[in-house]
Amino acid sequence: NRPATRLAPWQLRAAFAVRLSAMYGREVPAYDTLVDVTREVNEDVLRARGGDAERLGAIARVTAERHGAIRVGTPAELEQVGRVFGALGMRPVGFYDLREAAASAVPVVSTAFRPVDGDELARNPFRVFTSLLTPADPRFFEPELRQRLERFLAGRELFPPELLALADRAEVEQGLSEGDAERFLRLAVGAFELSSEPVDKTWYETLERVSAVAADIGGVRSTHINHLTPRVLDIDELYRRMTGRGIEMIDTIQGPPRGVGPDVLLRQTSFRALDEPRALRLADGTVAAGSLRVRFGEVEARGIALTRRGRACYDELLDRADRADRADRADREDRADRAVPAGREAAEARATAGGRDAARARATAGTHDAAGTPTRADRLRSLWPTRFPATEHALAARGLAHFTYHAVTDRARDGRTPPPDLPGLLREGWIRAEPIVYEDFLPRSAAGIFQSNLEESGTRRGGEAGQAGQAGVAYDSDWLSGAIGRDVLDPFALYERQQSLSLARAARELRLEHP
Ligand code: OOG
Ligand code: NI
Repeated sequence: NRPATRLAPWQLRAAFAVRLSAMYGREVPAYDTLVDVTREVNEDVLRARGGDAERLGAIARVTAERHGAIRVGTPAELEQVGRVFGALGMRPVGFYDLREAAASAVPVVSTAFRPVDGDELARNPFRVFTSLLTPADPRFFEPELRQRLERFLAGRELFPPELLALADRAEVEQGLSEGDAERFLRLAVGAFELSSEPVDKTWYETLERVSAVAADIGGVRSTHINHLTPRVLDIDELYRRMTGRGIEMIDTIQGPPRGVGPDVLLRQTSFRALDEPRALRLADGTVAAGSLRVRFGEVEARGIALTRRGRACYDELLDRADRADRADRADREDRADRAVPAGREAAEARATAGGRDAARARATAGTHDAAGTPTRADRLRSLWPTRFPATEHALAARGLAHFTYHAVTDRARDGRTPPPDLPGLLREGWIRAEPIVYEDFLPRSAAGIFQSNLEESGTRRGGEAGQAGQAGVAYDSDWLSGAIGRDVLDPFALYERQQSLSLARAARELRLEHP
């Protein structure tokens, strides 16, 4: 009798990610194309750039890397999601309020389940963006609809009790035997498969009038993986190659601009949601073949994690780009009816767009629209240098991005003693900075991705109702922790901790008093 093999949480996580990927490829064949093209691009980048390509993660990690997205309807369902992912060593990190996105409000609040420790992330960084419907938000749901929705949700079961029992055991015992693991993985993947049960057409359409996402969550009796996103090392190249294969991509790549310094945060794009055949139950009770369009193919490139200060700079640039966009629109409308001259912001926007950066961007990326108006990417690219330096060292020295720091033990002895400050230590080569990769999400990009995929679907835009009242539910981070029954962790605190531990160790190795 050989001793039974046990699978540790990270092995369960890696196996789950692989099986989910196989399942999603069967359900959405274009996803397999996306994964193929991603692999080709990554191999080409590795060949062209060598070790430098692995600065933000070893190629083995990047090749296996995926994030999924799921959506559930009730706090009880979310608590169960927390147990299933808890078995995989994934914890809720970050609070995202998609109801507040400017361009496209969606009635959900979200978190991301992911591993948090450096070694766990290196083994397999699988993460799942998890959204919870907000029926108590009166900006989206009338009291009567809320009631019907909550009743509907209370009557469904997303996760079989056997799955939850195995999940609880895996978490307590930090792993499962091979046999139990097999059962657990089968049930877990099955819970995220698209159901073949007919969709009640009238009910689905009722929710769709509020939001396509509300219908996707509350219009059916099960959940499903909404997209599964591979990580690519050159997302611009991937965009070109997918388009070259005749796959229709959304208009833009969301996120920070490229080529203005080290890659930071996250850039994402996707192919458009595809019609998928679904059985529909009609009002007279008969079942008809129909189709729904909810699932799409996202892909992402990851950069360095910004500090709180860096993130504030990024958010400020987004605001400025928004204002310039609005001013430009107003300006165009003004000119159209030859009315009042444009305001100061429009003048500012024109000045910025006329700058050398914008001209260069136009020449290299062709990012202006047909009318010659600068695109969002243009604006961000020209605004970028006002807040962000062009090198990793400067990002580190100015406290804008997160790094781990390592003592350079083989530094040539030149009779000097190490200076007491970080910029000095970096400059004189006493310590080396390794970027910490951003492991989280960008609600603004998420909103952009949602919106690009929901266009023409009749989704109402939020924020117009002007009713800020929340009917007793403040859907904030604390509330979400309570719903999950687990603390929603602060991503900044996680990066800070990783950074300061490395700095303390480097200081010890250099025998420094003040790191
Ligand atoms: C989640 C959208 C968020 C991302 O990459 O920002 C997301 C959803 O569509 O449910 O996955
Ligand atoms: Ni996503």
